[in-house]
Amino acid sequence: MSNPPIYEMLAQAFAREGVDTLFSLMGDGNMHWATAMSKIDGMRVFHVRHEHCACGMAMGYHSATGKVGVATVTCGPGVTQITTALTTASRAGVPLVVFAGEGPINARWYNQALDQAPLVTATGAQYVRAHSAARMYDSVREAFYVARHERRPAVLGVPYDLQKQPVPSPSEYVSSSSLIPETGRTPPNSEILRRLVERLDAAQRPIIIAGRGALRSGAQAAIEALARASGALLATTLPARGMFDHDPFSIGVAGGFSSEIARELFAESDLVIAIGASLTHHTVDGGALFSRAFVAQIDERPRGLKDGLPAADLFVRADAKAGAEALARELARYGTKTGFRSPELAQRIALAAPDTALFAIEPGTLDPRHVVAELDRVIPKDWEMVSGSGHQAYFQTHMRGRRPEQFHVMREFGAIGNSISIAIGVAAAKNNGRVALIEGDGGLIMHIQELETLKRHGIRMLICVLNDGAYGAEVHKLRQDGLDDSGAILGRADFGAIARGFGLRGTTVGDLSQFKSLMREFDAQGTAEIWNVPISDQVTSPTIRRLKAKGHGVT
Ligand SMILES: Cc1ncc(C[n+]2csc(CCOP(=O)(O)OP(=O)(O)O)c2C)c(N)n1
Ligand SMILES: [Mg+2]
Repeated sequence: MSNPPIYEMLAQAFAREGVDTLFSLMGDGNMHWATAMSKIDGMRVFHVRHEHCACGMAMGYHSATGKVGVATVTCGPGVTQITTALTTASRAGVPLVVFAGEGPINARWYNQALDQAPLVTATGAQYVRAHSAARMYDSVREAFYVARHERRPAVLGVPYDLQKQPVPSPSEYVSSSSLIPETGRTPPNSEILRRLVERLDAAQRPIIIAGRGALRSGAQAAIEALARASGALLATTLPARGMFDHDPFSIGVAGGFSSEIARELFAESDLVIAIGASLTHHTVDGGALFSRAFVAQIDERPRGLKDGLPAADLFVRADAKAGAEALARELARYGTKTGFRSPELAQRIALAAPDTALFAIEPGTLDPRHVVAELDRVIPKDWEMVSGSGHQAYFQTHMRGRRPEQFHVMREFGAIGNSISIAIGVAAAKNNGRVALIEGDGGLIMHIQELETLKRHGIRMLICVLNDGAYGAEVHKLRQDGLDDSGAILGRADFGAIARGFGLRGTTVGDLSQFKSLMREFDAQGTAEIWNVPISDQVTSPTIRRLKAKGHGVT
């Protein structure tokens, strides 16, 4: 009997990497492998309608599980379709492995032939060219190793004629996870730490910003203890949003999306300590958020220059938890401080609305700020929340009392249209129907075909469309610049009818009082549903309002 074909051996290797869920769109380049995958015990394969969305779903799956997300696309046009998703994943530090075919290596001519490597490499993903039958296992292992260790996508390119050849000599697959170096937590350098303790002891108005590094390191309790001892306020980056919502001295998200009161307090701060946060352009709002503060960073990988700006004044290389604990230990020798914390401030924080600007709301539409506040009341706090992009994204950032692990956002590359796929990936991973996507009309319609995937796979989730009938981000920016906005206003699509057309549930919500009963009805059944919410296009986010002062686009 001859050896099995290489595509089967490749599928076995993926299973040995712990893959249990695959998002797939088939073609010549991957259909043998994808079919072999579907035969593996316990493997769930989601067949989707656009390759971009297969990758988006794998990204959502990662966000919900922490595991490497896996998608498959065919060679040539399958690969050109995924460049936005790969770049999005790469910027967001998402480990993905994409099995892509490659044109047949022995063909004289092939219509879908494409030099895939430079295209993939330009997105920030790694291209692993698997052209050696004898080294196929090495190639799979390398792809997973890069994804896991470097937290970025890897695309495995295997010529499809090669996939069908018999395995030269069967062997045992060794998973990449056994090769990830186990180095333990990095402790801080004591001399550098001493400098930071002195700063913290002298600070009157310290604020700590925690990011994803803090989340991964399990540093929350250590950071809260440090904040209590030093009188610091607490904030997070956008992806770590919600970590301290239970704390009366938490001021929410740091950055362009900060609330009014957070901006005011950051402006007064004399010391900002970023822990497990890379101090991106967004987080420091282009340098405008805490221009008076001395800035220290505790991070495994401190960066002096980040996104074109000096990131901090003092750098402590350490794991977030180890760094926060060591800092608290040192500070204890100086005694507890009040810092920023007073009962009056706690009360102001508790009562503050994120944005108090007034706008005239057109009849038949709702204020997105009120819609989000109502959604925050009716959607249970333990649901997975997926956040879309565009102008409306500002409003939903201010939902409260939800854990960062249950908040799914990948906006680093600034592309719209990803969120329905991310939400489906999250829903596929959780498999409990407790997932809500809040998205703009433009972003949702960009990949509306995936409603068919939702229907076919029987996935239940809630989609709330903040429908301003426009590319709102463009509308508001064009208006700021005094230009004609009509090219960005395309009208309010009837997403209720669209959902029903796909065999799902859908309704238009004209009044805030409807949400409560709609939620009860949604809960009582098993199908995905769209709530189409016509919102005003007059309510401009503070982020956009500030652009005018800064000079649009040059931050
Ligand atoms: C792939 C892609 N195309 C275009 C843009 C430019 N863009 C940024 S926000 C936006 C509007 C999105 O509309 P919608 O989802 O309705 O959200 P809104 O801004 O109206 O709240 C557009 C077109 C982009 N960021 N990404
Ligand atoms: Mg819109």
